[in-house]
Amino acid sequence: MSSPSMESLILQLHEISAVKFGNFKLKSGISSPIYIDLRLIVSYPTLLRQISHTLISSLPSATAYDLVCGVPYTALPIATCISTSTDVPMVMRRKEIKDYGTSKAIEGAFKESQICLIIEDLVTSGASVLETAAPLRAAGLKVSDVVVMIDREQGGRENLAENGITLHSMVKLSEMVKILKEKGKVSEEMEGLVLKFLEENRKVTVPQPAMVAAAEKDKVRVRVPYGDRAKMAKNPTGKRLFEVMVQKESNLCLAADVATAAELLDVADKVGPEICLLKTHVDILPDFTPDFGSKLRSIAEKHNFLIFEDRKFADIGNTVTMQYEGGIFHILDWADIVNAHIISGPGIVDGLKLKGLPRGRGLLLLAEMSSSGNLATGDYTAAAVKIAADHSDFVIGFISVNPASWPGGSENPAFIHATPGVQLVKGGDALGQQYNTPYSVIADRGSDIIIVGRGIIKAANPAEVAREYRLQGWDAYSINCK
Ligand code: 5BU
Repeated sequence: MSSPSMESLILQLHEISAVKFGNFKLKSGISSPIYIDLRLIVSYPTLLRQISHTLISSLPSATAYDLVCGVPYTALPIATCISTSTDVPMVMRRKEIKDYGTSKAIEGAFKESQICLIIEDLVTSGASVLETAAPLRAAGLKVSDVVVMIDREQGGRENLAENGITLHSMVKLSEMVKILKEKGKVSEEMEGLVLKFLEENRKVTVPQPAMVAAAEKDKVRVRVPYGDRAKMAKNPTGKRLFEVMVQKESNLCLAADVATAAELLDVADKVGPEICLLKTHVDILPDFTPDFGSKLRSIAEKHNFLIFEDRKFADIGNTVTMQYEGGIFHILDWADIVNAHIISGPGIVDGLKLKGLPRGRGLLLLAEMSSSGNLATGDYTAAAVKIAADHSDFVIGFISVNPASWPGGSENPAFIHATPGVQLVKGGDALGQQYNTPYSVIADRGSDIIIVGRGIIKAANPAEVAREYRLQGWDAYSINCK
C-alpha cells in the first residue's frame, strides 16, 4: 500500500515532467509509452529532500550501512542529501578514470570491510548498480543492498540478486502508474499500455526472490586461495596460471573472438593488463601467418598472461598429436594451454600429453559446456574428473559451468575451473549461449576463471569494460577467501 507522502511524491514527479507518458524512443531503440528523467529533481530542493527521506524510510529497519554511495550521475545529489540529513558519510565512485594505475576509483575516506549502501534513481537491468558495486567491492567495501527510487521491473532485481545485492525500491513502476491513474493523471488506456510494455519487456520471467539470494549469500563457501593452489599444482603451466592470477589480481580470461589476427593482437595488447589468460580460436583468423604465435607470445610476455587455444580436440590419441603439433597453426609452439573433449576416451589425453608435457604445456578437459541442451552432464562430467585425476601431471583443470554442484568433483584444489558464458547480466544469445554473471560463476558456482568474449570485445572501450569484469571476478573470489 502506498502512503500519502509517497502519493504526493509521485504526483510531484509527474507535475515537474520527470515522468512522462506518450510514445518515446529509448536509447535501446525500443518504443516506450513512459519516459522517466529524474535528473530534473535537482531543480526542486524540497522535492529532493522529500525523496531522500522517503527513500531511506523504504529500507527494512535491519539494513546496516556505514557509508552511502550514489550511482553517477543522477543519484549523486540524492546520496548527498541522504548523507547530510542522516549524518552517514558518503563516498563517490569515479565514472571516468583516465589513468587507473594511479587515479583512485573511489573518492572519500573509508575503511576496509565497512558496509556501503548504494543509492540509485532508476533500475532497469541493474547494470549501472553493478558498475558501481564492482569498484566499491574491489576497494574492500561490503556491498549487499541498493535502494532505488523507481524499479522498472525489467530484470534488475534478479540480476542484482545474482550478484549478491538486494534491491529495495521506493516504488515499482507498475505501482506508480496505478497511483497516477487513480489520481486521474493518466487514462486507463495508458495504464494498460504501460503494463503491457512492462510485461513484454520483462527480461527475467521467473523472479528470484531477493530473500533467497540473500540467504544464498550467507552460505559462504570457503575456498583455498589461488596462491596456495599454485603450490599444489603438478603441471608447470597450471602452477604459473595460479601465480599470474595472484600477481595481477585477475581471474579474467578474454575470449578474443575478433575478425582478424591483426585485431586480435591489437585487443590483446589493450586488454592485456587486465587478464590472466587470453583464449583464441585460431581457425577463425583469415589473415593468420606463421609469425602469429610469436607475436602473440611477445604481447603475453609484456603483459604477463597465458595463452589458451580453445581447439577442443576430440579425436583419437594418434590424430590429435598431429593436429596439436602440425598443420598450418602449430598450436603446440605458442599455446600454453589447449582443451579437449573426452568423447573419444582417455587416449586423447595420452596423445596430447606426448607432445605437450615435454614442452611444459597444460590441458583443460571439457567437463561441462555453457550452451543450452549440451550433453556434457552427469556421468560425462564425472568421467572427465576421473581422467583428470589419472593425468594430473598434464591436465590442469576443467572447462566447467557449475563445479560447486559436482558430487565431490571440485574437491582437488590443484585443478582450475574456467567457465565460459559470462556477461554482466544473466541472459543468452540467439544460438544457445547461456550467460551467468561473474559473481554467480565465481562465488556461487565455485569456478575460478571467468571467460568473457562478446561482453568485452563488442564494448566501445574493451579495456575499460575488461577492467570491470576483472574487478567483479576478483571481488567474487575474495569474498569466499576471507
Ligand atoms: P562469448 O562471446 O562470451 O559468448 O564467448 C564465449 C567463448 O567461450 C567463445 O569463444 C566460445 O567458443 C567459448 N566457449 C563457450 O562459450 N562455451 C563452452 O562451453 C566452451 C567454450 Br567449451
